[in-house]
Amino acid sequence: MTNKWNMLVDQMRQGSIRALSKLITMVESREPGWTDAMKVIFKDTGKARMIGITGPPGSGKSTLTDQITRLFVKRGMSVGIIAIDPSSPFSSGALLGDRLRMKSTVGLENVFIRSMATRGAMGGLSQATQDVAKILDAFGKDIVIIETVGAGQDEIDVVKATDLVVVICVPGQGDAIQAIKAGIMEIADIFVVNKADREGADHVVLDIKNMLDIRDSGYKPSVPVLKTAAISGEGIEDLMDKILEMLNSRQRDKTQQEKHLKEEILVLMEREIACLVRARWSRDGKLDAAVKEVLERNNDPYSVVQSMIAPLKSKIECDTE
Ligand SMILES: Nc1nc2c(ncn2[C@@H]2O[C@H](COP(=O)(O)OP(=O)(O)OP(=O)(O)O)[C@@H](O)[C@H]2O)c(=O)[nH]1
Ligand SMILES: [Mg+2]
Repeated sequence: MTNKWNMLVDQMRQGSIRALSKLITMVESREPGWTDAMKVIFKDTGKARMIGITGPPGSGKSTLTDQITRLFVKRGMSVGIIAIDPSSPFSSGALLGDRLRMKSTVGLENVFIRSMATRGAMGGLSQATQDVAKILDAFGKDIVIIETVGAGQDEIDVVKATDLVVVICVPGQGDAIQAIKAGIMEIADIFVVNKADREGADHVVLDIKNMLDIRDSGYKPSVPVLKTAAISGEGIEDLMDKILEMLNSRQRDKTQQEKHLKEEILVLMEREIACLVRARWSRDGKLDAAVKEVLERNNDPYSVVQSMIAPLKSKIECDTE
C-alpha cells in the first residue's frame, strides 16, 4: 500500500474524521490502491450492525433516521449514516437536503453522515455503499444506517445487503402499499407507518397486515408493523427497541452473513475480470477492430466474447482439474 493510503488508514484508525471522509471519497471513486486499502480496513470490520431504511420519496426516512440516531447516541452508541440520493449526480446537493432533515444529529460527536449519489457510483452502487459501510464499521461505528428510496434493482441490492430492513409507508398517498416498489415489500423485516399524526395511518397498518397474512398464509414469520410520527418522535423509541431486539436475536445467525459475503465476493470477482478484459481489449484498439469485423458481418458478438475470455477460461479450467 502506498504511503498516502497508509497514512489515511492510520489516521482513520486513530479517529480522524478528515481521514475518514477522504478515505471514503477515494474508495468511492476507486482511486488506484483502493483494494489494498480495503484489505487492511476489512480486518477491523464485522462489529457494526447495518440497518437499511427505505420507502417512497418524502415518506420521512431522513426525519426518522435523525430521530432514531439521536436515541442510539443517547444509549451510548455511535452511528454512521449513508444517505443515497437518487436525483443528483453530485452528492453535495443531497448532503445539504439531508443535513436540513437531520438537523438534530448533525454535528453530534458520535454521528457521521455521508451522502452518495446513485448515478456515477464507480463499480456499482451496491458495492460502493458496502465499501463505505465497511469503512464506517472499521472506524468504530456501532450502527450504520443506509437511507434510500429503494427505486431500482441497484438500491434494492443496497438494502438487501444490510442486517435489517425497515420499510416505511405513509398514509395519504392513495394506496400506500402500491407506493412501495415491487421487490421491497418482500425484504422488509419491519414495516413502519410514518406520519401517524395524519389521518389514515391505522388503515395503512391494516392494509399491510392483510397483505402479510395473504402472502404468508401458510406460515407466520411475523413481520412487525409499527406506527411512528417521526416529526414529533412518537413511536421512535418502540421502533428502536424492536430493531435492537431483532438485531440481537440474529446475532448468531451466520447464514445471512455467509449469503451476503458470497454475493459480494462474486460481484467483486465479476468486476475484476471485466476490468482486466476491458483493459486488455482497449489496448492497441483490439476491441475497435473486433467491432468493425462484427459490423461487416465477418464475425459475431458471441465469438468476440469467447475470444475475450478464452485465456482466462483455459487457465481456470486447468486450475480446477
Ligand atoms: N406530518 C408529518 N410529517 C412528517 C413526518 N415525518 C416527516 N415528515 C415531513 O415529511 C417531509 C419529508 O421528510 P423527509 O424526512 O425528508 O423524507 P425522506 O423520505 O427522507 O425524503 P427523500 O429523502 O426526499 O425521499 C418533511 O417535510 C418532513 O418534515 C411525520 O411523522 N409527520
Ligand atoms: Mg431523505
